[in-house]
Amino acid sequence: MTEERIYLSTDSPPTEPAALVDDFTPSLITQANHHLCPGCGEPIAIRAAMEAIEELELAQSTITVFGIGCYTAFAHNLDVEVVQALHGRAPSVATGIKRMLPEGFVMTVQGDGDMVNEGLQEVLHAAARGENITCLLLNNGVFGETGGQMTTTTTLGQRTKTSIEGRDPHQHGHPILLSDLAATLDGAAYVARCAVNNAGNVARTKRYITKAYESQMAGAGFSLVEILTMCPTGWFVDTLEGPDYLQDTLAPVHNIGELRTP
Ligand SMILES: Cc1ncc(C[n+]2csc(CCOP(=O)(O)OP(=O)(O)O)c2C)c(N)n1
Ligand code: SF4
Ligand SMILES: [Mg+2]
Repeated sequence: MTEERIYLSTDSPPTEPAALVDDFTPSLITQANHHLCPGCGEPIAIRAAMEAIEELELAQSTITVFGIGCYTAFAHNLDVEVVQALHGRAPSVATGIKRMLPEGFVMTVQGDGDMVNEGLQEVLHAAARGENITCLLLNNGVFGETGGQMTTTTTLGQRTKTSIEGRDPHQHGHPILLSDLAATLDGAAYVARCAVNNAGNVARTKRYITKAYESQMAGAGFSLVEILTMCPTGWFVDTLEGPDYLQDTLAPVHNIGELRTP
């Protein structure tokens, strides 16, 4: 007996809304709605961070310190404690919290503009001191929230709102590779860089984040996971081009992989 299958036409918009067959939202993300752009990589990174907290049963002890950028919108969508820091200062706020509550699980969520432009010394000093905190860097190579201006992680030749002809080393200097820098510091226990532009990299991102969390739980010292994220709006590319643009523009310079392990 041949099974009869029903195929829906894709020649025109559907006449009825799609049926929700299941909800895969992690339990620590409290709403499915957010205001970030279509094709943005930041929600994927935050999702991986929250899934790892849930799987390691850290939700009750987690305090997350947010920097300022598009990702800050998620501060209201998470079922963990959240503290808002001033631009770039999250590692110092996290240091204070961890020293007061050594049993707590303390992490930061920051962008490249926040961590590497405005707060470079905060994160490097926290790493050098070996603070037992975990920092997550969402690196899209632009100040996304303010309109796509160049940051210090922008790669050479990359077009941004403030480097229309592409980043020129003579005029704008060279990019800072934050994770490579942090990995040279002896207070750093775990440093890794990953991306969310394809399924394999998303799985790797979750694996690296889990290892960073485990290193904090073991009291090993500072941990950092840098996650390359798509920003089609700030890059001025079509939404669907974001993953390939990341692969061609950011990934060849900010190399993916583990840079320091305990
Ligand atoms: C001290 C200070 N300087 C500048 C700003 C303006 N500002 C808000 S968000 C933002 C960009 C943040 O960029 P990034 O951390 O890379 O996050 P993204 O938006 O790219 O995710 C800036 C410059 C601010 N809020 N505070
Ligand atoms: S501007 Fe970029 S980082 Fe911000 S929400 Fe849009 S795609 Fe994401
Ligand atoms: Mg950014």
